[in-house]
Amino acid sequence: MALTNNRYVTDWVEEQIKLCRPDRVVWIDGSEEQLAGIRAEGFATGELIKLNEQLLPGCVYHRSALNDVARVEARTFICCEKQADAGPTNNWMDPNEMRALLRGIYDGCMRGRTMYVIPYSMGIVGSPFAKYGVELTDSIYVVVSMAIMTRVGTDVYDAIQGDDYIKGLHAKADLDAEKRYIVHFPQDNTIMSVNSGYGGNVLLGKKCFALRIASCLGRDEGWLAEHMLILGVENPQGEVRYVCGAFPSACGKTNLAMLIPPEVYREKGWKCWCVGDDIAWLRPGPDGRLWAVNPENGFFGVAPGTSEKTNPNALHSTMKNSIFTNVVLKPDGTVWWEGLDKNPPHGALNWKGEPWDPESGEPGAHPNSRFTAPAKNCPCISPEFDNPAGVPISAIVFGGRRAKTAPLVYQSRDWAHGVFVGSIMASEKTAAAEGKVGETRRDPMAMLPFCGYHMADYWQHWLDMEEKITHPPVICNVNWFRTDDEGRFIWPGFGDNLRVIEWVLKRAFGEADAVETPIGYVPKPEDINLEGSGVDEETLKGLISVDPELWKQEVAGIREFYAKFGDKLPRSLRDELDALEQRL
Ligand code: GTP
Ligand code: SPV
Ligand code: MN
Repeated sequence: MALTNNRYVTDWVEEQIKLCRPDRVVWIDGSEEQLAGIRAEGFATGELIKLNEQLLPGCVYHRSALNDVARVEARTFICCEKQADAGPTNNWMDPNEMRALLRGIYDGCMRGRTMYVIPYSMGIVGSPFAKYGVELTDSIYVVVSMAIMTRVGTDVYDAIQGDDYIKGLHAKADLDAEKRYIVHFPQDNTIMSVNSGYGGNVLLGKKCFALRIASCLGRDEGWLAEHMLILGVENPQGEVRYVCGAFPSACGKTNLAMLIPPEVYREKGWKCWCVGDDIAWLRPGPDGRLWAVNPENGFFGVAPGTSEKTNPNALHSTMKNSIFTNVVLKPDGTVWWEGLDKNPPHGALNWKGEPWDPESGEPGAHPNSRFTAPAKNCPCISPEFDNPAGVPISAIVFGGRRAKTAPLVYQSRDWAHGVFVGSIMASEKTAAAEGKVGETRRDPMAMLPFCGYHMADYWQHWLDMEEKITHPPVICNVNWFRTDDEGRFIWPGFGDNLRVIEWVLKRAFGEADAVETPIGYVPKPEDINLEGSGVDEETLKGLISVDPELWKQEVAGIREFYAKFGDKLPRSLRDELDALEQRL
């Protein structure tokens, strides 16, 4: 029985039923009773495995297909009307052609299966900034994941006005990688995903909606949908300042978002609060500041490397009502992954479901294995998490994995230069997407795989925002990943990153000095608090040093990258690049 009378919803669902032909349709109402029943069904089919009820209450385990463990950028499409509007960094196909192709793949693909109808909200239901979606899926894993990652419930139907919602159709089909498609139709507010059952390919509220589609909505409505964490930093005076951070996938957003201050900071009364770990919707407020909300309701975090030492808040978030995907399954019904501790389990199953010998040298968990945890489980979740107005942003940090070149931190000269700094971001590729790991690629604003329209228009949109924000945040670039000659990270990272964020926030309030370099402002070494960090001032000087020779090479790389955008490249970005070259 349909749970809404909205014909824009019911007619569309009917159409998809005719196309996919499921045996059964279940309308999700968001209640715990219904979800418990669906989990039980997942246990029966093997799609889910129940974990140890004493040690991990309400938690489940899931394994995705061996060929289906990360986002597939090569098979992700933006199908706007004109190819020119998708730009050189997106795959494009004519929307009608794509629809015809997809129809062939979806045709009858849910025979013998159940279709679930999930009403969900990105943001707080009924709040002025919330956006709504309905996802159809034949995956129990998707249903239980969406119930954590978004706000699911029938109240969403009451909030949807007419056809103002994002339509999402997901089918696992045969999990055939050759016929896997993740497709966005920004002009129809529609997302179609087929032949995958993994993460960002199928949890359509996340990258597909909250970034690719929402970036288009933001362009049209005057706001920004960004791949950013949101962190509140409370100083000893009790004042909380907020920073957003855009890092590419698996480059430290979740870790920074849940940061625990170093002991010397904690003793003085510093606290950190997590508002979001992956996505921020940023709008100019009536006060001329930029305000951020996290449209999600949970964390889909990288498991490997998450430990009591690196990120206890994330670990504690996963201790109940969470999902673990592609990690090691222990005989006692608990889980393990590389970096959790130094005791790899014996008698366990690896992410493929095979008996795993920790001495084999093969990792037990997939490098892109993940946990899915409710935000409210997080010990440091911000009291503002549910505030529909969001939080005012004082600083934006861009960053990536750079072994050399990028210093620990530098501040842009002004907004336009800050947009330039975001546009030239580069990072070594990680396991979060298919492809070669370690290769450096340009990933502007960490949005390369997530911008739903022409990247150059997106930069122009960023530039245009300056007019709407009379009190703009400072924009900095950070790099936790500089390495020494042996390839070891020089900066301790994790909690110690607060030392850098403190300087960034002081800059935002005019409380710290800086040194001008050709690329922007870097800290005076004495202005970074190194007490208890194990880093000496000489090392810090190295970390914030700017090598003009490396940067000249960088300029050449940027020129090559910018050339892709031809005439569309905003004038002021070209000017910024010329000015940088001059200064060097
Ligand atoms: P997505 O969820 O894919 O968007 O990734 P993310 O940006 O949230 O990255 P996450 O915080 O999960 O970190 C990814 C990996 O980087 C993990 O293995 C972390 O342990 C590691 N990492 C995070 N922060 C730091 C840091 O400050 N220094 C070092 N050396 N490693 C870090
Ligand atoms: C990312 O790759 O940036 C993720 C994981 O957060 S996924 O949801 O699969 O996109
Ligand atoms: Mn993350």
